[in-house]
Amino acid sequence: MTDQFKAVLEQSSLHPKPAGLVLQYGTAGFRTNAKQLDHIMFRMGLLATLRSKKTKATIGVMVTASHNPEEDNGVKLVDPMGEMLTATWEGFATQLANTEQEELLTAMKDIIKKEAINMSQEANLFVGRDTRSSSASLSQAVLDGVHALGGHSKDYGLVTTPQLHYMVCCQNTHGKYGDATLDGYYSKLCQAFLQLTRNASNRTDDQKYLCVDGANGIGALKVREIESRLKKELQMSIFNDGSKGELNRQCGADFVKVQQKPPTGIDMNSGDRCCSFDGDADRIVYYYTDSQGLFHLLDGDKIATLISTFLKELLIQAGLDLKIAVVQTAYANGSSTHYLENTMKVIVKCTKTGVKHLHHAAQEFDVGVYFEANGHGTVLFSKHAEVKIQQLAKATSINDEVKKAALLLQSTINIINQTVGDAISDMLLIEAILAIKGMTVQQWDSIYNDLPNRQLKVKVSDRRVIDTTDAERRVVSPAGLQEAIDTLVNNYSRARSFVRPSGTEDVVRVYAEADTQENADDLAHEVSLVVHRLAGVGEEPKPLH
Ligand code: NG1
Ligand code: ZN
Repeated sequence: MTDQFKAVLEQSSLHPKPAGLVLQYGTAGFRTNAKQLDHIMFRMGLLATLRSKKTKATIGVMVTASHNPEEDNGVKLVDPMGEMLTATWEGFATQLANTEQEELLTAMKDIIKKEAINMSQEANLFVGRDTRSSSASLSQAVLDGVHALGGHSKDYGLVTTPQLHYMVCCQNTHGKYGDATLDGYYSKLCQAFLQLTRNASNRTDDQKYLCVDGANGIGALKVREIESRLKKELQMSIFNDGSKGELNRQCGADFVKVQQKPPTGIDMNSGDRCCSFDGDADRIVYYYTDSQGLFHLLDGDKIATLISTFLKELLIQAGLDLKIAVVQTAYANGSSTHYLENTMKVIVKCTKTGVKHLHHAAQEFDVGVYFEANGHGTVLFSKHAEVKIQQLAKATSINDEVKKAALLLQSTINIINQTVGDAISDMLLIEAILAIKGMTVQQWDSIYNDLPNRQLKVKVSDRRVIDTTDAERRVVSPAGLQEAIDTLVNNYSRARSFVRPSGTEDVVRVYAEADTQENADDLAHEVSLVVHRLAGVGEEPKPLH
């Protein structure tokens, strides 16, 4: 046995797998109660090292469970260009995670053989973690896995998920994307923000004011680090900064989106522009309350609309013939899709839930804006689009309007984290767009009216009993479920509903929208009952009213 394998064997006994435990690399990596994850982290350290040898590039490992409760944790791997781990390797991750202790070396050698990995190739890994109390020891377990296989590691410590993706991309593009340091990240984004807001110099302090809910997580710590760099062009009050409250409890983007109400721990006045990050700062939603105290949510769909409108107008002004599209999932509000297709006249694509699906679909366009309704999203520019924009921004014989549009597009490219959805980068872009357009949060909200909607979950014994098609908008099995949903939907006006198994929790998610909130709630409840009768466990879901 080689020394490498000996070290793996020795080290793995310090991170033993509980016999019989089976976990899946899901929509966003492994995610479950932190107590079950030590062996997973060690093994993902091994796998990431193999991936680095295979790709001859730096690979990222992020320890986080995003919007899940504090007691959970998780791990996701980041591929060379900052994208999510490729699908075949998700399969390897699941295999390696579930192999019993004594078979670990065999399982690892199997991957080495299948992928023809040269074990003498150097490996380089970037590791980051969120603020959960379990994250420090779990990221140490990742590092143990890396070192057992002789990989080199750089531990970034506390970083947001998108910051780690950014570092990996910078490293593998040899600095072309930016410097692989926190200072490099902040400088790139903040400089672009200041360039953009130069075009909006008459704003009052009121217009520059933003309330930020940091979900008591890593995003709060990191957004604080940019405050002074923004030269008062953005004046933030940061709430839920982790100094007292618990991570994601009654706060953060997921809470606000699903509950459709403001987080606790935030001091907001009517009309104030507010936003919430999730626990690892890769999602953001905006909101405000009006003078009647009514809550208004501006979710990922509203964000995609604002950004795509801004970009489409700039492309027209710049005279650039580039193909722009918006990518959504089945959770996108019907009104947003209607507005984008019929008023904005942009191409809209619908993919399965999960960022990697949206990301891939967006890569097919010159400018691909993708957002999940929950606020995870970004914009991708093709190489061709970037070159065209750079050339135009440098050109001398063009009129002022074209020049201005080209420069704004150039700064927009720099402010965006193209590797993955990024709450801080998205926030700066949204703030810059509102500033340039002289738009209030109310004006942004009134671009279209959301259809009232409701998201519920039903506990099931095995979520895999539900199989879907058509970007998860229709059920194929169990037989009869889709027909039952269709019949219920037909009883309501402007209604739509679908169900799908969650990729991160042992539940089936139910979504419904209709002409009124009461109807959306009733429809969602009726569909939940059907799911419960077919596959549910425990008590029958209760009506919302
Ligand atoms: P699941 O549990 O598969 O619905 C949730 C989100 C996804 C995505 C992942 C990863 C909804 C309805 N689903 O997935 O969009 O963000 O978590 O975090 O919001
Ligand atoms: Zn997240």
